[in-house]
Amino acid sequence: MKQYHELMQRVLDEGVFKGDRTGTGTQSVFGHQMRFNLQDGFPLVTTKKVHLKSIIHELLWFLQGETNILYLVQNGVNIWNDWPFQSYLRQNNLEEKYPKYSAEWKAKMKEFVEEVKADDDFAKKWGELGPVYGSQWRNFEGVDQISQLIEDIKNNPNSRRLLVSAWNPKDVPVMAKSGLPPCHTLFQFYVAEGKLSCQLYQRSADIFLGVPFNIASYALLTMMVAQVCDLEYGDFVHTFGDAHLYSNHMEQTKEQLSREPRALPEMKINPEVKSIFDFKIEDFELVNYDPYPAIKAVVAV
Ligand code: UFP
Repeated sequence: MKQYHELMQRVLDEGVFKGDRTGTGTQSVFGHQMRFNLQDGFPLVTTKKVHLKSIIHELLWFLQGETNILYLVQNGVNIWNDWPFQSYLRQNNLEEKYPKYSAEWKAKMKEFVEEVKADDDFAKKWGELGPVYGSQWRNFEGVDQISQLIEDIKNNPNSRRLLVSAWNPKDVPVMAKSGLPPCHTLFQFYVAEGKLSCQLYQRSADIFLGVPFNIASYALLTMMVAQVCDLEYGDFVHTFGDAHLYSNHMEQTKEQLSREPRALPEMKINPEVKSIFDFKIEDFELVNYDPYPAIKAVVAV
């Protein structure tokens, strides 16, 4: 994963200082590209431990077109809970009683998640995220972009129109209210010499916390699409708009850069699965992952 280290180093060397929405401050570059040959192994960062299971669940959840946190919390994945919980507090006039990230807030959040798991009506009412990735992928103004994509790759692999867009300008204001407008805005596939490649355009990237997950997620998606289209693995190309290191991630970044990358792990995918919508968590096995210990850092919100 020298590509990832090069990105961190480039931002430290050349990045400009810039304010941001969260008030944290960042050092950033505009425009960067990394390339991973998926035949060289699975591009999961080795210089700190990255927890993959949540990312696989999230990807399966996107592919099902789901936008309710129910499936995620049932599987112990809590990465999307902040937004629906905060809107639950707001709509019940509880925001003052439970200040964000206080101990009471955390306890109330636990209760909220338990309620989502236990009560379907509650989940329907409060667990809904609105038109986030799953909705745009499977139902962009009525278009199932993923089904269309798979058909197009199979029937017209030379096409230069193999795209999926999560950026729906009409929905951006709605998404901004309930959480984040999509960071992974657009991806395109390319077939040549029997191999499938994918390029992602990520408009905004938290290099220390977000990017290791983003690489793994899209690398895995590329491998899954390749399998169901009977293609070999090509490259995952990761293109960035605003690629930034938050000012409170600098020490962690330097610590990570002092570590020498190790050999990449391998991702084994159950070869029996033939439809992109049929994958289950048990169909994935990560082998030979030997990372350095995790490095803690706080998320800018
Ligand atoms: N971010 C990522 N990857 C993601 C994700 C968010 O890096 O998958 F969902 C980061 C980028 C940025 C922040 O630091 O979250 C989003 O803020 P903004 O919408 O202001 O760009």
